Amino acid sequence: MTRLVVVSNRVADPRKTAAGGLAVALADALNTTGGMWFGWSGTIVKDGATGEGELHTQQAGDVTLATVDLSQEDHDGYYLGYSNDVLWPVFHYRLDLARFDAGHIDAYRRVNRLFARKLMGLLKPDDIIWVHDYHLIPLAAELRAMGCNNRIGFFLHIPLPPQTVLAAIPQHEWLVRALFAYDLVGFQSEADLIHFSRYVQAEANATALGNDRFRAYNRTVRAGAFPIGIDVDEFQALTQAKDGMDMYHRMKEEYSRRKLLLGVERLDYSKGLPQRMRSFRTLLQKYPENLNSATLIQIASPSREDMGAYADLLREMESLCGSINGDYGELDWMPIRYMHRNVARKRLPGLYRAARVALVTPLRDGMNLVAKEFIAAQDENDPGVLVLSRFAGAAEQLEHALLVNPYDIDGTAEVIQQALQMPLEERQARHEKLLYRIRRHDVHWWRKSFLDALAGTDSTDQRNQVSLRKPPLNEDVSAVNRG
Ligand code: GDG
Repeated sequence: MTRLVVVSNRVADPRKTAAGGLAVALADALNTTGGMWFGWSGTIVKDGATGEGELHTQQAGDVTLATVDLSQEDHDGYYLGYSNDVLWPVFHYRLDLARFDAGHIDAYRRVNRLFARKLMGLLKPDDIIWVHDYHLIPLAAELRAMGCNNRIGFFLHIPLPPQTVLAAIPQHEWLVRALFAYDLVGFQSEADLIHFSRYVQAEANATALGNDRFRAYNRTVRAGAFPIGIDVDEFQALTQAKDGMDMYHRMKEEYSRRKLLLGVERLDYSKGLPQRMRSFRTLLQKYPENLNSATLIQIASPSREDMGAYADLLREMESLCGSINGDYGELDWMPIRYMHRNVARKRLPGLYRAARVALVTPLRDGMNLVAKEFIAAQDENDPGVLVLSRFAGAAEQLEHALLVNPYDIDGTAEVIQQALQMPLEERQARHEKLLYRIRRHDVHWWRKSFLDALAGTDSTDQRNQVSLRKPPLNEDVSAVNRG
């Protein structure tokens, strides 16, 4: 029987409930099939202490966890540098925040090669390998260069921007060429797939062969949209469990005279938090019936705090929330309850269920699982309303939410008012359709449709090596290197 080998930057014990969309989805995939989960151990060793990353393996039920340590220099260049200071901002259309510094690309390639070398020693000929996310784009090319003939799929959890944005990365051609070392490349949305298709035809002279297959660089890759979902049954069970219900009743009681709005995310600039706070302020200004009533609970869990752009965002949020509360708060009411803390996963569903309106308004998001969790947690007899950014991947599936343009502060405030005023019948009708959508394309569907597609890829011309030249540096960077 073939074994599933999942590769992602971080690895978690699939028997424990993990926080974070990716960890939950991958744990589900591995719990269903058994197999191996490979990635970084989370440990940073002092530079030069071990030479290269030590491999650790441990058994977690049917799943082998195999992890590698990283040196400080490799971690900083690969994770903080290239992954999160180049790929994350550019893939979220934020060229203004990207830092194309020298050295990052070398570390990115070094770590991908290290992972490939360590993984090669653990692979069996029939293993199916499923690589996840932007940290590991060149992994298959490195594996192929070492003689790996296994079937390899890649799933990108974040958006793929249009050609003109992607092309701002000095190594864009190298990155896209690396994708052709996979048998199947999966995106979150049709929009991402279109961006890929346009890029490869315009920049790589690729031929579209039909059935989502593209030929370039002497290779054929299949690409598709596989929108990630949640485990709806598991989330509903969590809602009904004691912690979920305790939270729900506490919130209902505490806010019995108020209208509760909710936002939940990592504190990340892609999530549109300052714009959301401004829309909420406009709501209070334009619709004074919400004064002393509408209360926004905003959970912003700490994320990548050692990076400058995140520290700036933290300061901006503190200042915005402080000024809105200062301007509008009363002795017995504060408009915003802002928490820069992580909330236990078992409590989240109760919070979702108690909210009248969820504000899920990213400026750009691969999918956004919070939107789906909110729908799953609702009481279908008295459901809350989802206000969703049209720029979240989830908007392609969830058009029965109230869709907004988060850059349009006034427009979003009006839609929030519409959500607060929505009659019960309309709330029920919208919720029924949304629940149907998240059930039809849940996390089990995602895993199965991706792995079925990967198993069905035509592998006849996929076993040759893909040659990855050294990634080009932009001229300035090369000059710095030479200097
Ligand atoms: C990436 C892509 C894509 C959030 N705060 C807390 C907490 N969470 C949980 C949520 C949800 C997960 O984290 C967030 O998932 P999202 O999908 O909303 O966003 P990203 O973390 O940016 O995930 C995204 C996803 O990968 C999957 O492919 O959808 O587009 O950016 O599950 O509930 N969980 C706990 N406490 C918190 O304070 N326990």
